[in-house]
Amino acid sequence: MEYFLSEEQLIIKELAKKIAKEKIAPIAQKYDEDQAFPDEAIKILADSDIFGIYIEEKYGGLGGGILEMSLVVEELSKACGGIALSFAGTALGAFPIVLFGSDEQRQKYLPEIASGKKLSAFGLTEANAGSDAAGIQTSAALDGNEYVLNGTKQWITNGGDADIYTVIACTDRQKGARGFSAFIVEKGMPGFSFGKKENKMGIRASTTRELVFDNCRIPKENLLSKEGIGFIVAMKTLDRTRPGVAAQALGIAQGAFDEALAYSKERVQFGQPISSFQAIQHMLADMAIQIEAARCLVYQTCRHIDSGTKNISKESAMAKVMASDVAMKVTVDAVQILGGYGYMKEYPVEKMMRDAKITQIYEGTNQIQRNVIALELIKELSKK
Ligand code: COS
Repeated sequence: MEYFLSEEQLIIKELAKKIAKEKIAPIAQKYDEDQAFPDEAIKILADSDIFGIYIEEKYGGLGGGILEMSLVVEELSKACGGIALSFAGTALGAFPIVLFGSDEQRQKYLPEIASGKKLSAFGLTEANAGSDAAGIQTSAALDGNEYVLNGTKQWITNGGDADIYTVIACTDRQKGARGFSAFIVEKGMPGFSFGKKENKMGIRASTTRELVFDNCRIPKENLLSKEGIGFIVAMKTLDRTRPGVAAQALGIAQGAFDEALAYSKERVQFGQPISSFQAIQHMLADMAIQIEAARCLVYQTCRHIDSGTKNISKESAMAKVMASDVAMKVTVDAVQILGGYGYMKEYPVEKMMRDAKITQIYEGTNQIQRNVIALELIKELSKK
């Protein structure tokens, strides 16, 4: 399918594809097994200027948008959804600064993120606040020239490996969702530490840790924008990063499909390659249809967002739901086509199936995304 990518976008896609194929695919299984952080892959991505793709040029980036970011995530995810997440998780942490940072905050933090010298992370989720993002308990109180943060964030991608954290905390409990604020917290700030590293089903090359704030003192200049808009910071950030999850899902699905297609031509049963059996052909056709349909929606959603359109929540949620559901279906079918071999760790599809599952869960479960889509549809109708 011709997606009419610009010359720059094709260059970025090719670069990410080359890194994925040559540098990430050969190490993916090792990092999955060891559940280790992929320092060597991060260095390669940093040296290739990939971390700056969606950051403005004046802050050291390459000036791309959500589409460029998603193209990179997709290509990297074909080789390893976990390693790709170190990049995508950094974008999630950086977007609050991209969208709401003052010029001073952007000057201070974005060039370090763009160069890949420092990773970032986003701290919203807590033990009792997942889908119900407005249920967060972490608090921030102004004390002189500093905010004092208390609470624990859970399941934070890049937790402990990132240096720059954008954290949502409650500054006025009486005001509900309007009482939250967003802060930039740096690793090493007093009272900021890390809890346990999670042992996960998939995306095992990506670190997931608790962030612990125990009377953590941060300069008051580290408040993003103003008090009271933390919930909006989180929602607007997620509207722009959910296509990245969709792209991750898309890459995982494509990677699994490529494996299944190649295997079906090599595997001989009943005296012929299994690709000659209609049962397998129909599975491959359905997988290809779903992947292509998901890609159309993901790329078009990215373009919709990059055009500067105001209403993007519904489209962003649609792309995330569709691509992640496709990834789950396609990876399960890829394992099926590889049969017993698909179930073994010698082949990459079982890992892809494990990696795919999280894309239906994080950055807003697909059930929450469907709520968002339905509410937007109803809102649109009442405006007509
Ligand atoms: N953009 C801008 N503003 C938004 C918004 C968006 N996408 N979504 C909500 N808001 C605003 C609302 O307009 C409302 O503003 P007012 O106070 O002026 O009315 C405010 O935020 C609260 O919104 P709402 O009442 O819809 O909040 P809810 O508590 O009902 O929660 C959902 C809404 C479920 C959509 C939200 O909690 C959510 O996205 N949950 C999933 C969180 C998530 O993705 N977690 C994963 C962890 S992050 S990796």
